[in-house]
Amino acid sequence: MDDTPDETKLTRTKRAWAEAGKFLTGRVARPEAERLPPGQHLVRDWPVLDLGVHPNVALSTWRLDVVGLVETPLSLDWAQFQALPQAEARSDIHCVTTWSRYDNDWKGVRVRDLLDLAHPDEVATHVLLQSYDGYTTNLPLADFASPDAILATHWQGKPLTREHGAPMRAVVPHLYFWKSAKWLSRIELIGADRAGFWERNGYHMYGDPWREQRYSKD
Ligand SMILES: Nc1nc2c(c(=O)[nH]1)N[C@H]1C(S)=C(S)[C@@H](COP(=O)(O)O)O[C@H]1N2
Ligand SMILES: [Mo]
Repeated sequence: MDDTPDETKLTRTKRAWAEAGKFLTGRVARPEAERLPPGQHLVRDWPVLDLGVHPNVALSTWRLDVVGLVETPLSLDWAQFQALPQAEARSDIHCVTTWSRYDNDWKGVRVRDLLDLAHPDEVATHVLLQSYDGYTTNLPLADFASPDAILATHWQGKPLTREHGAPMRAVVPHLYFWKSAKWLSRIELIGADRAGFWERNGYHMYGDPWREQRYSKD
């Protein structure tokens, strides 16, 4: 090809980045101006939102159960959970009450790494998450198993505080934050969608911030 520009340091570098997938986050690419979903505003601090009960979960009695449509049900204690591969993930938070917070650095266990251990049945389509405060929320299994969904124990390098869900919370960043159960205790794989707490109280069964799926009538 005689119209190919001369190879320069820049073209070599950029081609190497492309081959390595550098800067790819795994999220759907969007122009920077569209990083904030419709109807949201940006905050710098991290608000606390919940039903008002902040359970004090002792690590000595903490368990995480994975039950329902799985070949290998799990009931992990804290040491067993900590022994799973540790991962880091950076993501934006979008709360249905219209605040968003960029660049949250999470550390914990990737949801898919945990689910792999439980061997989900082929007929499992959704999950119902249950927490130590009695909270529940539902989402499709495929969304829960997305590559950037994490069972977080740390935020910005520090253990989660109690009000933010210590010792472990789910983080599913591509859905509104009410799907990200704090103080997570139980993951039930189910064969049909079943409404959790907010989903029974007027909120959307799926909750995509980019489609503004806030309420069940949307
Ligand atoms: N267990 C539990 N998880 C929960 C909630 C709750 O009340 N209980 N509230 C949800 C809602 S509505 C939001 S917006 C986020 C808030 O998380 P944060 O307090 O860490 O900002 O947690 C979600 N997870
Ligand atoms: Mo919320």
